[in-house]
Amino acid sequence: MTYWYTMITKNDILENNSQQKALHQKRFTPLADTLTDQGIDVESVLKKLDTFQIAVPSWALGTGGTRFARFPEGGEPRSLEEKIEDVGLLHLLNASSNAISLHIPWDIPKDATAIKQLASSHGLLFDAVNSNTFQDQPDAKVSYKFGSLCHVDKHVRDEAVAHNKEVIDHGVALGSKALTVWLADGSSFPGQLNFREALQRTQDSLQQIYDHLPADWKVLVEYKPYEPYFYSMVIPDWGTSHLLASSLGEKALSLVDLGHHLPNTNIEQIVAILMMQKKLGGFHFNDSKYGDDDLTVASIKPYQFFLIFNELVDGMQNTKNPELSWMIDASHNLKDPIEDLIQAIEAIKIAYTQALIVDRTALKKAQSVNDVSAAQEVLQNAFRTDVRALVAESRMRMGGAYDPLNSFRENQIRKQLIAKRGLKTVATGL
Ligand code: RM4
Ligand code: MN
Ligand code: MN
Repeated sequence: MTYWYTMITKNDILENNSQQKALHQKRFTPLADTLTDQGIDVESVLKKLDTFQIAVPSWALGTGGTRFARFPEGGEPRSLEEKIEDVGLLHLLNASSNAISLHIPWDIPKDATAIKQLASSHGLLFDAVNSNTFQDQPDAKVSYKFGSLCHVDKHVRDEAVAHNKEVIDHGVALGSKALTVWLADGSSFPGQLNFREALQRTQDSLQQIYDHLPADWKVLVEYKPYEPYFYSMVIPDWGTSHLLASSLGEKALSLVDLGHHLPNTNIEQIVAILMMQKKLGGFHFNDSKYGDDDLTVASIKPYQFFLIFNELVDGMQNTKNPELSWMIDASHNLKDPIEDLIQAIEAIKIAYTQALIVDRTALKKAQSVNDVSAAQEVLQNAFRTDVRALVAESRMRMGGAYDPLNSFRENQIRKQLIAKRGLKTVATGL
């Protein structure tokens, strides 16, 4: 099959990688030697990295905006097919984003079989499907202005439940295995909502959606402390998400979106507790300074991000938590969306690698004798190790580019996209 980006083929990537070989070895060999001296099995770290995949949301391929303005750069995908092409390009460059997560109804596939084929021609799968009950659709008979699954009016709840069931059906046709539910439901003024009754109605509605899940599916329940409502949200925190997931059953799990916490919340502790309960289902990666800022992963708080990955790795090794679904959920309003996604995936892999090289035996030992300084040394030794050459080594082994961002720029991909799609295209999403 021929695509617009045949100007950057697998062969171009391999050729460029071989030109970078000497430079790469100069960086990689001393790093591998240092880690080996520290007792780390570099090969097994690389193997874990090789298979690590992060899903890309279909709504992150266009330029995001604020409620004030949007400044698109052009060449945005005009259709689901073009969104798949963009994720295919990312995957070609970094070998780590082999799945796309769709938001319905923004991305309803007209022909599921053809879309599935297109995705698989790029080596892509379908990650969790996302429902949308935070906007009214043009043909909607009811309004979500005062909530969806929690609404006081049964007609609105029924509509929202039916929508979620349809989203599951679309997902089944594409081979997806999970539904992510993020509810905008809440209130902006005291007295607007009866908290207890709103949560009860939400639980009942979610139960109907849960009962529609195929046997091998999961439902991931997201939480968020405020926005779009500013006084209360029906699922404001991990505790409420966990409570709902527990009452629904084994197929229901909590989803942590990094931007959905009040400032200074100890997210790594939330991760640890949910994994202990076998109830962490997945992740929405982004970074935030103040709220749901949807900034590039680890661009603001890289140490916190590392600490979160440290708990994830510990949990994956020492708990029975089910396999996690990894996904980016960011909005790019200043940077080229594809460049921002390249940076995000790199940041995730760096933090994962640093968490993998933590000396867990030494950490355990320090904790067992309350040696606080030693425990800090162990964590910071890993965090302060520049592991970028290790990430590059794994990426090249998997056929990806030595430096994906540079390849994207050198090959003038945005220029090609603008030439093909136009300057004024707008991708669906937020
Ligand atoms: C929300 C939340 C959801 C995402 C929407 C677009 O803030 O993070 O995961 O589906 O934004
Ligand atoms: Mn999210
Ligand atoms: Mn969000």
